[in-house]
Amino acid sequence: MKIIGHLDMDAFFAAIEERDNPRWAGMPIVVGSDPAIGRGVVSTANYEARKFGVHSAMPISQAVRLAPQAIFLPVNGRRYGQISQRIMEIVSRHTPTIEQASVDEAYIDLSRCGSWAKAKMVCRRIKQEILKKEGLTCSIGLAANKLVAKIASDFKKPDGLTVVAPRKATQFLAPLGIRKIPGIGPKAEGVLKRMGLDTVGQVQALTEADLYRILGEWGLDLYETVRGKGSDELMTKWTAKSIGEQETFDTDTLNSAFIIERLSDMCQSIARQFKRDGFKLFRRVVLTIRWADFKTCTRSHTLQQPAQTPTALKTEMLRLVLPFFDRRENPKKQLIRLAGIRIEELE
Ligand code: TTP
Ligand code: MG
Repeated sequence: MKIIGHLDMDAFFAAIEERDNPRWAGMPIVVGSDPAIGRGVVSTANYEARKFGVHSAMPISQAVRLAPQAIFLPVNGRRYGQISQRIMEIVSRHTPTIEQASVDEAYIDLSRCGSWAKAKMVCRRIKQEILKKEGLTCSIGLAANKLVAKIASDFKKPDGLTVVAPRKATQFLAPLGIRKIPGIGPKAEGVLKRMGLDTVGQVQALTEADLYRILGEWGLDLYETVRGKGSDELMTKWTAKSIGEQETFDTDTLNSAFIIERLSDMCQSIARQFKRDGFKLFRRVVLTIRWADFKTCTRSHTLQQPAQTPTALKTEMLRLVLPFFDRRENPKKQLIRLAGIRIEELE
């Protein structure tokens, strides 16, 4: 069972403007297209402006009608992008497994924490550091998968931290409006509402057959979704990519000097490719050994501190391969047919 977090900045663009212009503190702020031109929409509004009903994607003219006293500001995308990057860096320092999902949100895998209590502590620290260093608040949801974590981060905005234990997911979702389920847009909402289905709990009461009849194939997905089932796999920058090489020897051998020399060459070549592809750090080293009888085994080491040099790679390689030359990994003194080395979790 994984522990997945979803972090989402509060009123992101507007919060940056408010922070940078203290004289507007506490006033309604709307970031979007120019009201003088009249067309175009609201990018976002701070929570003060939301009290008047202003929200993202609303025509700017309507926002002016609802909150004429608000401060209207243009979108400074470059600046928000830079701040976004700084925030993602802060988050990355607390957990190496991070999937940035948009300019102001990211999924993090906190399974390594080992317990929900510890994962929650890490989230508190992330929130504190973002507040201290960037003067911005965010909301985080913690759950067993991305779907529930995302819904949980939205649950107590702004400045929220919501933990949904796996066995509580169905119960947590039940009272929510159906639009809280990612994937239910205005159209599906319309269909479901016409049938008197307003809350997730009401949808939970339907059978798979019911949902198939109402929504087709997608109804079957929804059957799982409303029960809090979803993916817990993060698309990190480096899970997509690993660099490795392997070699089958001309004759099976247990000549340690020879095997280490071959593996060292592979490390050199991997390090070159790593650099050429613009990577800066690797976090995991994986060794593959195939015995003369074709049985294959892999041993890996995840580094506490990500490394970057060819020397560090060689050191790890040696630590992984040496046991194969003695009783630790090779009590029967089998010959080795193939050796390979690979780095993963590249950054
Ligand atoms: P959101 O996270 O959806 O909104 P938010 O951060 O402003 O407010 P909150 O999360 O507290 O509800 O989007 C992040 C930023 O993306 C938002 O600040 C502005 C931009 N955005 C648009 O430009 N247009 C849109 O329609 C939406 C939804 C967001
Ligand atoms: Mg946000």
